[in-house]
Amino acid sequence: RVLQLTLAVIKPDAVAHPLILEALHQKILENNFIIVRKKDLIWRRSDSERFYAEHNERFFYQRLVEFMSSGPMRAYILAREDAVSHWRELMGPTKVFRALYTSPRTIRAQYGLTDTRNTTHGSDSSESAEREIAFFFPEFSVQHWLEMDEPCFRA
Ligand code: DAT
Ligand code: MG
Repeated sequence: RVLQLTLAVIKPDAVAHPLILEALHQKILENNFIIVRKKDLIWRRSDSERFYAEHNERFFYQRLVEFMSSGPMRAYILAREDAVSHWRELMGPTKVFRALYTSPRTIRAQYGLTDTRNTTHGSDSSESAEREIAFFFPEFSVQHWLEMDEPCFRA
């Protein structure tokens, strides 16, 4: 059984609603993820710009940057077999209206407001998970955690 780590983020639109935040936390637990770390935080605009730098030419960049630094977020380091793809599957497609048509039971279909205010983030590969975990949890060492026999639970 090989554990993989991923970074999951509950975005400001969902954190603003305590019941949605709680439902998403429950969903993480129900899907057999280990919560390795959990952190509530607010981004400065510059954090938002840096995290989404790859999109800086896209039409939605300003809107995205603005939104992601508009209020509190909750970040998780999650562990599971195939954590990256499993969390992406639970989230559903990026675009909320596509999610509604193709996968109505996903998080983005159920709670997303618009294509930008789409409730959650999830790393898209093991490599980006490592980079994004370092971005949100600079004090955390993936290497160290993976080498330990017993993962530590800190919900
Ligand atoms: P994902 O979050 O599914 O990995 P992404 O990396 O392509 O999607 O884009 C990052 C975020 O940017 C996404 O969660 C919401 C916003 N975004 C992406 N495409 C968009 C679009 N066509 N219109 C508005 N916002 C968009
Ligand atoms: Mg992405």
